[in-house]
Amino acid sequence: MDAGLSFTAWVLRNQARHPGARGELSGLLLHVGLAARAIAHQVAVAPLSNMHGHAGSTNVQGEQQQKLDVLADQHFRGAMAHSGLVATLVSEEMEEPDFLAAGEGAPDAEYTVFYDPLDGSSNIDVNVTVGTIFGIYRHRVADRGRAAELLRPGREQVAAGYVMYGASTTLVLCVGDGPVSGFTLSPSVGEFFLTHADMSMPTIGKTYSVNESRTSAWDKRTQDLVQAFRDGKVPGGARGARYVGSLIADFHRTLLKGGIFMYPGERDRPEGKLRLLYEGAPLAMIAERAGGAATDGRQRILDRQPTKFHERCPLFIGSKLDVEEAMKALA
Ligand code: AHM
Ligand code: MG
Repeated sequence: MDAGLSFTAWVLRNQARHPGARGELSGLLLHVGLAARAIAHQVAVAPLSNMHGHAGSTNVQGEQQQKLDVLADQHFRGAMAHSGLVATLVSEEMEEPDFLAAGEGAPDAEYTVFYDPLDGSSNIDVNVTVGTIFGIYRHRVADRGRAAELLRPGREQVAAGYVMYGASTTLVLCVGDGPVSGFTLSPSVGEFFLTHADMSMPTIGKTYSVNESRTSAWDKRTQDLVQAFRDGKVPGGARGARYVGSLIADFHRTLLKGGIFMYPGERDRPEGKLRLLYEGAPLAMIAERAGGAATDGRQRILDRQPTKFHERCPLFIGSKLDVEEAMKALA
């Protein structure tokens, strides 16, 4: 079988395009791939290894942790720490940033990684697609340990991506100002291979994706916006509804086929549900690089200055023209 270009070869080629690169980001990306393979295996065998169900703990947001949330967090953190290239980690499952001790992070490590180890974990027990989301930033070594310095807008990400544990395991990534690339895991070979080069999002879609059971919690403008997509009072005409309830599954469909995913703010929860730094910002970088767009209804997601690590934000993301409709409706 010739599965094509391996992820390892792709990372090395990408590095060769940047003369002077020291290979550190490449090393970090290879460790992301390692974590992805370990988590993919754990997700696939969870019913056999008694890893479905609640862990009996709650995370910083007060949400019940699943056993696989905890395990995925350990795998991702372990891979990042062993890379020796990461100074700081911030995860959905951690209360405070994890400043890696000397001996774990290399003393001059410059990278901070924000990640959600297993997004959509309430879907795990019913075998629905879940995902890992990550955004990578470079920081000055002088700022090591200074939490406030880590709060940077998403446009400063040097790489971002996600891993989707579905019928197959897919890694979608963009690095620097490069294109969006998608890789599929070959379970028999144990390596990702490039299957989706230079991904681009259609400028308009046929579907809208939102949890419509929340309609009564939205303000009038949001209700009208969703209704306009449903009734076809937008360019492109009437849309079908698609909502998995697992962000990576809904986003990946939107990336490939176009359309819009929305998690709006609500009257009692104006900031919505999704987190800026390890959900909104990485997906916004992917969406924009693929020709799409992402807004919180007021501003570009990538321009939002975070004020806290677990900040939430409304998210409207997808095809450029569809997101423009959302911006017009909510302005
Ligand atoms: P999680 O980070 O606790 O898994 O929650 C995030 C998930 C997303 O995957 C999904 O888009 C959203 O929550 C669904 O929320 P709702 O059930 O309110 O529609
Ligand atoms: Mg999440």
